[in-house]
Amino acid sequence: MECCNTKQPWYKKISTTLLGTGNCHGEVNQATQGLEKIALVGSPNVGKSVLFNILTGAYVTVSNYPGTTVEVSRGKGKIGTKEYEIIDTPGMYSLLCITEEEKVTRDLLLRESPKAVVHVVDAKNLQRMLPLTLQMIEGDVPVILVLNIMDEAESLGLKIDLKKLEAELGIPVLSTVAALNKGIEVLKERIGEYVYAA
Ligand SMILES: Nc1nc2c(ncn2[C@@H]2O[C@H](COP(=O)(O)OP(=O)(O)O)[C@@H](O)[C@H]2O)c(=O)[nH]1
Ligand SMILES: [Mg+2]
Repeated sequence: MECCNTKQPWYKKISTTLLGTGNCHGEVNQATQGLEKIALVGSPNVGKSVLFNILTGAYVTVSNYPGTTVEVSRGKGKIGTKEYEIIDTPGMYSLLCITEEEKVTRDLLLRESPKAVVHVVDAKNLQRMLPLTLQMIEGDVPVILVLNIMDEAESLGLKIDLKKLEAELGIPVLSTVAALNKGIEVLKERIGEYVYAA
């Protein structure tokens, strides 16, 4: 990229690239600096970015994760009375990384220790997506499971017992239809309770 060739001091390039204080261009989202973090994770096409847009307002920044060409979006969102940095992470199927996107998301979870990690899944494909939830529970990641695209699951006649799933997994489980703005208030409440109780 053109601006990477500008005369930036070597120590700044190294610190922003290695320590993750911004991208290789030294950009930091000033609006969210110092805020506790909430990350949205999950496979591609499950509605993470739609949820991200609902949860965040202005001041969204999209930048390359340090040392990579993988983009991460960050924005400020209010949950209850508190403001958080909301992070829209690259698509991930498993914590046992294979793709660069998955490595970035795993690295981000390890380095940035979000207060809550919202695992967004397609309610139609719950079975295929639950292994990542289990991996995160095993890894002590503070995970909340969100069954999105519930409208399509229901029209296929799928019935999912959220309370039972919640009891089995031992984590908050809820459903949303992000595209129609449904379930968002409950999502915010559950995130707020979860972070508060941590
Ligand atoms: N029917 C339906 N479509 C949705 C819902 N949420 C998101 N989508 C659609 O799913 C597609 C992928 O969404 P996106 O947020 O880009 O997924 P991401 O790859 O996880 O970030 C888009 O076309 C959305 O409009 C939902 O609750 N119901
Ligand atoms: Mg997306």
